[in-house]
Amino acid sequence: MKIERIDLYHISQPLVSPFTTSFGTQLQRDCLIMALHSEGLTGWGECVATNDPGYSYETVQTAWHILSDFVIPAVVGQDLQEPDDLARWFDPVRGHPLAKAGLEQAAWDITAQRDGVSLAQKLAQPYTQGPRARVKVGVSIGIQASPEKTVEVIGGYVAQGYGRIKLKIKPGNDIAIARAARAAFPDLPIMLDANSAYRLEDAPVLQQFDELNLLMLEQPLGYEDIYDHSRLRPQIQSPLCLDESIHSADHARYAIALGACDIINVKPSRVGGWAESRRIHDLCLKAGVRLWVGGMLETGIGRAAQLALASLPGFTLPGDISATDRYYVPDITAPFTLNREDSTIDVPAGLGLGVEVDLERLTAVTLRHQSFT
Ligand code: OSB
Ligand code: MG
Repeated sequence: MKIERIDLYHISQPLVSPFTTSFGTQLQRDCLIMALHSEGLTGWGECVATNDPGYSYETVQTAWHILSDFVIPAVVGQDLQEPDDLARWFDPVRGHPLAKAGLEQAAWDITAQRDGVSLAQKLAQPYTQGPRARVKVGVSIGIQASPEKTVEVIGGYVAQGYGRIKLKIKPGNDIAIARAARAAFPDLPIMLDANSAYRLEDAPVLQQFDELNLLMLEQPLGYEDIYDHSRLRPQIQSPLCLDESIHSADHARYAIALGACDIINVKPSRVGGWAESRRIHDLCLKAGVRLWVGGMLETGIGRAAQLALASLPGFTLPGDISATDRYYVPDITAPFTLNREDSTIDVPAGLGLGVEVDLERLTAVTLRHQSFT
């Protein structure tokens, strides 16, 4: 299918509640949305880069630059057969996985529509086991003003039906929060995410979590580190999960070889897309490393694609994929809701992403738009 036109939108939506991590606070969420047009079909993708380079070096501005000056010109006008084609066209551009993943998502959407299947079905084609119809999810809670406030916020989400809670931590805002949460919710699956705020020398601080029966400790050390995590792992009892450090299937292979983690949080954006995510899935399934799908405060477009990935057999832990009302009211798609009886969200069953984009709402939140032919 010839890619006739690509539309790029920089959008900005207010978050329902501020989101504070060890690298800063987000109140307003900007991201890039792209639409790939071919043969009367439209494939949608989301680039989850943020305003500041806190999580990744990429920002909405660098992603706009890389997409509009390099990636889109390499793709527009080409004959797309399968999403794997993009890797070849992206080859001259080093790095910038978040920018590339947005377009790759759109290619998965449009080719799944062409094939007459959902994205989950298309992703699950290599496996004997079909995609799950609903996936286990949790909620990621930013750093709050106090341990008491943290307990109150957890209580609100538990009342909504969330069965797994992730708490953000940073040095000085860690053990007291985690102890208060565990004391208030003795049986709740609780995990902590440090977003790279500690060093290997902080192992004694991280050992204090051993007694709390955590589901896991996510990315305590450097955002490019694998080796120090392999040295930390035998020193702590909490299962160790990597997020920021894993940029590719090769990185997953290095982490497995070094014994650097028990679990990997797969964010398709961070690893350059869904094809690479599936490679990581296959490697980890073989090596016994457990998996879940991470989030970047996606709109409904990105959320649909997260759910499709999480429906694959190896994603056995609850993902950071919450209901729409935890992020944006309204959103640019119809809302995703939580099945409160089992803390799941339904995987879209329609063609491709299976979501309809509200074009009026998209226009209303767009700061900048450009068409490429
Ligand atoms: O580290 O997982 C993270 C959001 C932005 C940047 C980094 C992270 C997160 C989250 C949010 O934890 C997960 C979600 O989308 O709900
Ligand atoms: Mg994380």
